[in-house]
Amino acid sequence: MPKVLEEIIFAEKSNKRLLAVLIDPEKFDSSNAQNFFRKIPFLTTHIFIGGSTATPEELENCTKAIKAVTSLPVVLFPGDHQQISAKADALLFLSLLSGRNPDYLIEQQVRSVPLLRESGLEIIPTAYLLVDGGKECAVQRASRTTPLSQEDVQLIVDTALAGEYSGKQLIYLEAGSGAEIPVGSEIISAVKEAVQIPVIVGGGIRNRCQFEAAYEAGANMVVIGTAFEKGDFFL
Ligand code: 1GP
Repeated sequence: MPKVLEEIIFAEKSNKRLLAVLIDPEKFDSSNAQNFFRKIPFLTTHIFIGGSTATPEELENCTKAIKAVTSLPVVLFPGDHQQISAKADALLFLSLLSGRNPDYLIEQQVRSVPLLRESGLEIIPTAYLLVDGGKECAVQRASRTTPLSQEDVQLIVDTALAGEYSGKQLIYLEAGSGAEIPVGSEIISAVKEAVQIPVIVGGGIRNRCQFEAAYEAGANMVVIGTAFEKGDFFL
């Protein structure tokens, strides 16, 4: 089994909490990479790189700068089919299952193949579910899809299970970058109880209480972008 996914599954089995720091290549100052990496929490286990509108050049330069200063696994979290760098270790092959836009269900995926095929990246099939984080987010704008209501826990669970039944290896519950309301504990618990695969939770987590709550509810990995990007290393 491939390495990054294998480690995530191993961590789940051994109840180890995973923390991914998300870096948006559009906002990241590559010349300051070393300094940024000195400040990230020691609990960090993964680096995610991606953004809704980053260019391939921005992504490539950012990935290169990050690989030069860290030995943590670097995982691409692409906003579109061009956000691929062979310098990373793995890529979340996302299907936006909460939406009904064929572009983000299959079109972007097909268009990514020419680059991916040559990349040598570990490709991790991931069910990506956008839930309402209380304000319109970049994923919503870029994908032109509607997030799932946090009120409809059953629909979120059914969507996650449809992802698992389709062969996805991870579930990513996303409230959107900078969300006002992170994914609720009730949702995380219900999804975690229903699926057999690891659950990633991100969007709007900006304090220790929200961070702990996500793990307590059953998240295997928490993703934090905006807070750290603003220099608030609250952990
Ligand atoms: C967004 O889940 C990530 O895709 C992280 O969200 O930027 O709000 O931490 P934040």
